[in-house]
Amino acid sequence: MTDCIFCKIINREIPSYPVYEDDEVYAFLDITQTTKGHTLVIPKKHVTDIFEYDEKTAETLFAKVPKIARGLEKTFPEMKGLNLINNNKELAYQSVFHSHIHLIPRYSEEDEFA
Ligand code: DGP
Repeated sequence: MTDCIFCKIINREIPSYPVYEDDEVYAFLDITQTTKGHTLVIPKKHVTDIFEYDEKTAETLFAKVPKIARGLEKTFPEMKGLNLINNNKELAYQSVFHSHIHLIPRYSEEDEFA
């Protein structure tokens, strides 16, 4: 989709810090870094939100999340927990309309939580 900021990130028209990539999935650091290592996992195929996934794209995307989570755990061994968040539609705080899963590492109870 030409006007989608995450499609532009996938196509390297907008820079990002890559965390993981394969033919179907891209993971990169969230610009806000709610906590250190805050990562977004997205399908390369443009999917607006959870209601729009076909089964194969959903399977491919969600199957990669544990591997990416383990990568974060390895990179940040001080990590004590991890929140997965997926916002769908404006009312539910979705602000970028290319579906994404937030991986938010937790280091202590005092972490600011989005
Ligand atoms: P949500 O509110 O769930 O739709 O989250 C969208 C996230 O996308 C938000 O945490 C900030 C992040 N974001 C928005 N624009 C950019 C960008 O240009 N680069 C990166 N790395 N992240 C972005």
